Amino acid sequence: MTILAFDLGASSGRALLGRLNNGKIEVEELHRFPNDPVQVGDRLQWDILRLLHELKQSLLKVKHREIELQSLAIDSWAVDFGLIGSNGELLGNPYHYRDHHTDGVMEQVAGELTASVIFEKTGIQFLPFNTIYQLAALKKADSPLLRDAKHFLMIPDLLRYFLTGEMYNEFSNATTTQLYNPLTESWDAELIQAIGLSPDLFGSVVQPGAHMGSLRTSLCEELGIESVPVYAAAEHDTGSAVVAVPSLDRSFAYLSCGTWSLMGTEVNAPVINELAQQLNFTNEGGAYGTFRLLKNIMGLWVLQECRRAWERAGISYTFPELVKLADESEPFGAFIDPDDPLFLHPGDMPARIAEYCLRTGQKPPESNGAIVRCVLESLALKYRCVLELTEQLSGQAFGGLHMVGGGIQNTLLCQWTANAIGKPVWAGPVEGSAIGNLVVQWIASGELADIWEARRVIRDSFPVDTYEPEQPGAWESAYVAFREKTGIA
Ligand code: LFR
Repeated sequence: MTILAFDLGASSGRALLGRLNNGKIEVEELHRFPNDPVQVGDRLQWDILRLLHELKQSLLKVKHREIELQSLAIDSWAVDFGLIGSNGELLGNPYHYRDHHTDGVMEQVAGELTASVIFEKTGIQFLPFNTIYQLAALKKADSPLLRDAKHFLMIPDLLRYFLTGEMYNEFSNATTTQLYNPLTESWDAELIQAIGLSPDLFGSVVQPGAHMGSLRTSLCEELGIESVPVYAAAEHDTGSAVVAVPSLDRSFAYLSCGTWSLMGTEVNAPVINELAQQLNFTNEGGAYGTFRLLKNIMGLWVLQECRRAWERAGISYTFPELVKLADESEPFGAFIDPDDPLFLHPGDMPARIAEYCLRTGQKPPESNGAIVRCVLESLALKYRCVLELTEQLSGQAFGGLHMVGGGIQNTLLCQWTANAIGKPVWAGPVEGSAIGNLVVQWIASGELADIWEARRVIRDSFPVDTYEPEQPGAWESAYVAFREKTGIA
């Protein structure tokens, strides 16, 4: 029997088929498509209907190949949402979390409500694009969207609604809004009212693995297909990626590596205390009562944006070419803090890196290879900082780091990460989020017992590459220099 995972990232989406045979998972990429946001005037928006179109294309491919589907589920990036009007239709296109309409809003809202009240209620890190600040920005701008809105749906909720006709808010994504209270296990009405909205906008919250109905009749008629049961996965892609970490040890550190780098550990209850707030760690909800105590690190986004900037200037590089350029450049020429706000929004990243270097008294990298080297080394060194903080906050010591996600195809980054942290890196699987999505469906249908059996099966099914640390002396000195130049304590 075959199942289907839709895994939507901030730059591309894919539909993966999964089969479970004799205790091994086989995955097959059925369909891959770009997910390009569209700038309309001042607003950066998601092309949500194109994504729905691509989901339908995937279902047509299933039909043409005469595959009998047992179920499907969706996961995507977090925080973004659509609003549904009284007629059940989507009001406007969802805004991209990198849009500028939230500029300054987090500072304002956190100032008014106080950051500690928000953190005590939600356990969620302060990121300027959290849903709470996006909604507050719409409210402050007196957006007509909010006046007409009857239902709030996050991206996978919305696509699932398009597919099934039923509206639910899935838990792992709901926690990323910074409006959900994991202690009361419900939307936080006080926070919602404090930003001027009605708690009625927010619907019932369902857990990963819940049965969410099936493909609606009109869709089946349109595509000429049979209906299929739809499950909720851990619909936040990072939640699904962490489900897929092939650890056999219950205490483990992970890095989900893609456009973002998400680093932390899995805990059974949110860690909400002063230190967690001060270090700006988050407690995102996961599958089966787990929480992700982690920190967002800007990740390969900076490199992706450099590549786009060079492309606009007429120079095209593949990622392997960029990695080769970095490898051939001089080590440790300049350092950036990848999480500096300068790097959050789309734009001319090479110029911003130069600006950052000048601001911090460093000579900007002079070639494209040197820029790429600076980005990748700085990322690896930032990983060491965040791993140390994860150990401090969780009171655990980790013997190595699990890396999952598309970013592990960058073997240089994996090796440099091992060098920077002075511990082994275990890299795999690449399709972390999609595999996490698949196993939650198998647990729901009873084919896998629980998350620990799933992790063992993932371990048996996909290669894990080990990177042992090298050049300890050089990386230790680089770490000192990195912290000095970036001012990271
Ligand atoms: C990764 C991710 C992160 C979230 C960011 C924005 O794809 O989901 O976990 O902080 O995207 O939604």
